[in-house]
Amino acid sequence: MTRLTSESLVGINKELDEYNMELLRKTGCTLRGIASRAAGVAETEVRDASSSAPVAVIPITSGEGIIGHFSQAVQSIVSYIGFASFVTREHDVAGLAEGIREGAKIVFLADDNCFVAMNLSHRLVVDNAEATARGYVAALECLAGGLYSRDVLVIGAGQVGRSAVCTLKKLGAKVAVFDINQAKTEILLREYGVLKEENLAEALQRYAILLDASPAAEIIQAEHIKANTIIAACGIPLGLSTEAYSLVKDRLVHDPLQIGVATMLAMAVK
Ligand code: PYL
Repeated sequence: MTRLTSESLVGINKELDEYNMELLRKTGCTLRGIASRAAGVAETEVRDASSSAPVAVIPITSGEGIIGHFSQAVQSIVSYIGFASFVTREHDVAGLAEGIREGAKIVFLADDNCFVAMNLSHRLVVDNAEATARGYVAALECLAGGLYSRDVLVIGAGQVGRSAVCTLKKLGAKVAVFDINQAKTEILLREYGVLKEENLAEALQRYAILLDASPAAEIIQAEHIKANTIIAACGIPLGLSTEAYSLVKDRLVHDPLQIGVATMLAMAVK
């Protein structure tokens, strides 16, 4: 999992309206709409839950420590979806205690290896990797106008890629997977009956619906972009060359946290 940088998070809270309008223009869905679809709940359920589920975001200092603007970015996304939310003054255990004392029903916290939302009342734990996968598949489904029986190439068979494969198969998509580690794609082939692609450059000539869950930069080049190419790119950094991005930017969804956090929240309110 790529560690986010403070620079990639600093503007999120001020740009959420613009981000949401761009998402609506590209996919026909808002951030809350995509998150609700990904969580399998009605958007009204998410909206109705917002009034009774205050959210605390707790900074965690373990490992490589706090990422500047991370907790504030998570809190601003949660607030944008309509939930009362706050970043605790304290961090770690004291922060968790503070959040509960201040009445939080849902808490968000992340160390170097795990980012979760926990619904304390329902004893629900939602992982960012699964939520990100489900959220980006929902965004791809909106971009594509449906994924049933459509050929989809998933790039990256890590935690997010695996969860995306599972979600895509449930939607009836015809899923192919590429990963530089062939052993990872073999596991998905056995578990989900996916097609295994062994040469990414060659595969990119044949697929128009892409879900990029890899941490590799510049793997998608201009010659891979067709008039009907659509891309949901949850990998960090964005895996497109500058020229490829300019060709497909209106049919591409990518962000560092928004869809993942919004989907975590929608999944945690169930
Ligand atoms: C959750 C993000 C998505 C991509 N990479 C993951 C990452 O950067 N994880 C590390 C998060 C550390 C947060 C730090 C803090 O500020 O509380 N412990």
